[in-house]
Amino acid sequence: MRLAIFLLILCIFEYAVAVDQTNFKTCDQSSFCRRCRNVKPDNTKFALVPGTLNIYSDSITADLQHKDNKHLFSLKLEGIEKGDTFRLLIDEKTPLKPRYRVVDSLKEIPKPGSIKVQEGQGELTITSGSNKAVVVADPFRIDFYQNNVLTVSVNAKGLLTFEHLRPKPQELGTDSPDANEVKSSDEITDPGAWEENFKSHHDSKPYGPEAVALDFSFPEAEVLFGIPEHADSFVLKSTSGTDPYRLYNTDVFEYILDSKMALYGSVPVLYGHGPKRTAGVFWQNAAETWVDIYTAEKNVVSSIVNFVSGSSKTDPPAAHFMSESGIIDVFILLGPSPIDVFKQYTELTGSGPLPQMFALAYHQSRWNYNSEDDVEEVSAKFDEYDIPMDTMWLDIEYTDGKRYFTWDKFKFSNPLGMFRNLSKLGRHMVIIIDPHIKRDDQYFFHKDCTERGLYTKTREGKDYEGWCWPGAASYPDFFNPEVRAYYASQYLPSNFKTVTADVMIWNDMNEPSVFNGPEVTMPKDMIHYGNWEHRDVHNLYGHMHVMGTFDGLLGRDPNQRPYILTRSHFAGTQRYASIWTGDNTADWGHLQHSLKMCLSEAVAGFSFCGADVGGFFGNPDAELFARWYQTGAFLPFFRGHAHIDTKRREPWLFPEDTRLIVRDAIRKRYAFLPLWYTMFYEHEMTGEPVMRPLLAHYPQDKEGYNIDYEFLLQDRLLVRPVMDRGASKVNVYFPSTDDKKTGDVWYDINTLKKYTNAGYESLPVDSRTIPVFQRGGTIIPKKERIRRAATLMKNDPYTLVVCLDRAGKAQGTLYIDDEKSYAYRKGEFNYLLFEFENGQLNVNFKSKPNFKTTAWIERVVIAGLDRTPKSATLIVGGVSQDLEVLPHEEGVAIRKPGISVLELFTIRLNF
Ligand code: MIG
Repeated sequence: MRLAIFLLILCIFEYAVAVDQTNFKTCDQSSFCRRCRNVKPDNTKFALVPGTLNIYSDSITADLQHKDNKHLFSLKLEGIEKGDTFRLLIDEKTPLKPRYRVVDSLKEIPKPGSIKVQEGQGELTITSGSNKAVVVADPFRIDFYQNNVLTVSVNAKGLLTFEHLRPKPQELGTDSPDANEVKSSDEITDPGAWEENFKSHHDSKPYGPEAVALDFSFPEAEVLFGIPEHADSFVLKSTSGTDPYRLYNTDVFEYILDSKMALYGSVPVLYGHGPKRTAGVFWQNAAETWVDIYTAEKNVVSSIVNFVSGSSKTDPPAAHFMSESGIIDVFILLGPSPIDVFKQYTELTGSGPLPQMFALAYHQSRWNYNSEDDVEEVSAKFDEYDIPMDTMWLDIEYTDGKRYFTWDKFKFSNPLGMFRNLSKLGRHMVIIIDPHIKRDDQYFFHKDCTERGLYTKTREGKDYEGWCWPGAASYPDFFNPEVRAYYASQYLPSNFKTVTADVMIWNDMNEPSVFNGPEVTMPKDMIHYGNWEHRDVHNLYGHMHVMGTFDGLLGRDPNQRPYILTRSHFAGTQRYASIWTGDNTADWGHLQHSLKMCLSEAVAGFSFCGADVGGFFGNPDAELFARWYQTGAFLPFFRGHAHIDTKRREPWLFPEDTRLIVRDAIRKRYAFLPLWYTMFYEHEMTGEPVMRPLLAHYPQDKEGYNIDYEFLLQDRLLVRPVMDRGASKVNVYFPSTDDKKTGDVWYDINTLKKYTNAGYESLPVDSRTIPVFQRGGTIIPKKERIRRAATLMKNDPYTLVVCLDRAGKAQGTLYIDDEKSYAYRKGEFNYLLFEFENGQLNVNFKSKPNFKTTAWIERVVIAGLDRTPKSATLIVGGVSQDLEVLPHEEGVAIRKPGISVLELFTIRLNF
């Protein structure tokens, strides 16, 4: 026990000391980044080789050559059948050894569609549907047109780099005086090309330089966004004079804001947006990647530069992707609308599946709930104070010495009993399982991995050993299907006997985090399945881990939707897990960034995103705590969480007024759960994000581009949380639908007060206000009888809130199923479309209602009528019945329609 405490202290100490900003590389400290960044623009060395073109029904291939060193590359261009998308692949024609190609990111291999090819003078036009790609042979570039408008150019800046694999040069001679003269154009002289040191770490780089890089210009764009995860603004900033944005999954201790530093996840999709068009590129590469951003800075310096140089027009916004190894495999997404391009991306990498209802409700976590009694007490207090809560979380201290799949028998002697008690209350539990495995000969998991060779290996073929929570630890090689199968089998009831099939999983530390590794992760020259270096696959490690967990949860109960939270993620991880923004801090800046960060994730496929409510490090004061709950209640993933060293902060530990504000915020979340659930169903079906930036629906509104303190939920709600200390008013921005500054009509969700002007509106707020507005033209389903857990509200009646647009119309959907199983995939669901027009509300089924429920509609609220109705008539199956209409806030409420959600009906207002 003493030893354990000692080790823990040592560990925390090591961790806290090991990680600060200087422990992460700058571009200048990374050889490949330096090399790629040093390529001079407008002088590309690459050209297509005449006579090598092959035309197929769905693709073309050709040889590409480096003009100086004559090395040959093979290029392939496909028009993807679905979505306005092209795929460009460039690899070495005959590499010394194969180069890594990512396969696990895409949901399936995208089918190429048929193309038409026209050969011209030194160029080639490839038509795919209404799009075309014009390939210019020399200097090599490709221009992509959507409907005849140039939307994306590849290599327009001429920054293409492809370092071919080569034998290691003789160490001899490179330092000799006339070395420079004998160096051919093929030599790479950067001192870090063949081995590299960072701090005390050595990277052996046995394969030498093998970087790939390419630039993409967006002629129609004014802003670029995407490439999460960074604690920065939604719109990407110019990297001129700074480091590029970095994508390298890392566990950064106390990460800083407004920074281009890498964080836990990497999603290499980037979008260019302007008033007329949105386009994107998905750079499918899992190696360390840096991205330079070229945008005209709206600052004094650039205006002066433009003035002096006499240039009025600057180059279009562009991005330069630079990866350490792998191949060039890039999808060009041509839009043209923001929603189109988001869907083109999820068409490739998949959308997040509909979660169980409980996962969309409120989660209560901290590092740590310390015993079964602690858990029970916290759960009971939520009831005592009448605050809804669905899920309690256990962090690493529940384990027996950080041996995952085991329990600390003193603190948790009867986990099954604990789960049973929570289940009786309608609650769930999520427990943490990390990928680092304690090197303990008595630990079954370690024994199995050692005996069966399941760990990631060193260059010498030994099991790689690092240092993490358990002390000495090794890391399963999740790239090996056998490892994933072994891992998944650990979740089977026959193996993991101390959990029930309702217990869900939190995968943390899967960047992977290695306390004593270079940049707190695994050395790049470690070896994975298939003999790939960690360098090639680093950003995918967490993704492969989560795939194993997902299989495990499905294996133990094939009919229950798994719920997983992961910290590390890559393109496509959204098919398996939700994410959060890691170890933030209890301050106002981090509250503001939770929103910006989740917006960037949402357009990169991760709609199910949240941040630690209250802030992980530090102790939030009452005001910050309350504002964080109000914000979190409208973000997709809603969980309170805190560091082990923080003060306990369950809502009742704050003064009564704060507790009531928090209660109110959580209850609001529960009231909107039918909407959340419907939105996530629609997300799975369409791939459209749930949480959206203003530009998603107001593409022409340039003022909205840079507003990332406000967001949309679908096109139904506009959320502008209070995220500043002492605020007595907020400046809400109502976006405009065109450049004439007209906008939609918006209704305050509490008062139903109507706002009809586009532009900024300063609104007074008090400590209870969460500024949220429903768009006129929408109908939102709610439930207003709030219970202790969402799982208990399943059969409760619905309220419909109808907010009318200027034409007096509105529509909206409601999705209903068993909230837990996969029966909905076999059609057991109800999907309703409500439409209001000419004073009449109608319902239609979007498909035959197949899910039996006793739920009904208890109230219809209507806002935005220009006359007050005297009464209403309900018509069901030809039978009419009068209903009472009462004033309700700034609208009216039709009381007790009492209609089953399985019946077709009409409600007519009588004026
Ligand atoms: O090194 O499991 O981001 O949420 O509480 C810290 C303990 C490890 C980091 C996670 C955090 C979690 C903590 N973990």
